Amino acid sequence: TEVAPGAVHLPDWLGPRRQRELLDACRAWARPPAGLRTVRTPGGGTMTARQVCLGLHWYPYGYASTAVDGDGAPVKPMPAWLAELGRRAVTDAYGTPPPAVDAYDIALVNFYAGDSRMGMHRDAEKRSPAPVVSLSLGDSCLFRFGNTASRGRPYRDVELRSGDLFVFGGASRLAYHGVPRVLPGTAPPGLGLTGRLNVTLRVGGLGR
Ligand code: MD5
Ligand code: FE
Repeated sequence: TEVAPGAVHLPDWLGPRRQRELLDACRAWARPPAGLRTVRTPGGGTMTARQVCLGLHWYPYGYASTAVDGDGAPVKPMPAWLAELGRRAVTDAYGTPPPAVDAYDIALVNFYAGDSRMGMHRDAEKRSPAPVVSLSLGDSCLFRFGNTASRGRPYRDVELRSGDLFVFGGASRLAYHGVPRVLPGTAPPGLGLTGRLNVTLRVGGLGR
């Protein structure tokens, strides 16, 4: 379904086996060194979703980025299979391969506990106009898809479930969005995940 120009939601894009494989990979990436971290906000608070990055250390506030994590360890590399998954996601969402020649080379994994949220924000880094690919695992969430002008209305609330793909390209690449809440207890029983996990794939053009 095209939720807005360039914003395409493909429910249940990952089957149970692929979900399990991605979850296992996320658990390995979450382990130190350069594992799961709590992100500090400029106001002195902390984000409630914890994060781990592949390919590039990603500090969402100000978009500072280095190849070394906060603990001094090198960020884990982006695996080729995950870059390929990003390419396939865009191809399936738009019916045509991504226009960008650059490969997906950054992944940001967000771990949401039952009470985690993500406030309305824009992913305004200017590195690449390539679509952002989002994959959800575990508990469903309420995802708020807004507009490019402000955090407020108009917005649409969409339920994202385990296995769903969302691709944000074109005009929607710079729209405000957030996760007002997770819906505890909604994960597929067989997956073995309490809470929600979201993997975003991004093109940083790191090889240039
Ligand atoms: C999440 N993550 O569910 C979301 C999925 C983040 C983040 O927001 O920054 O890590 S990605 C949603 C997204 C990305 C780029 C553009 C738009 C949405 N959008 O225009 O709505 O943890
Ligand atoms: Fe975002």
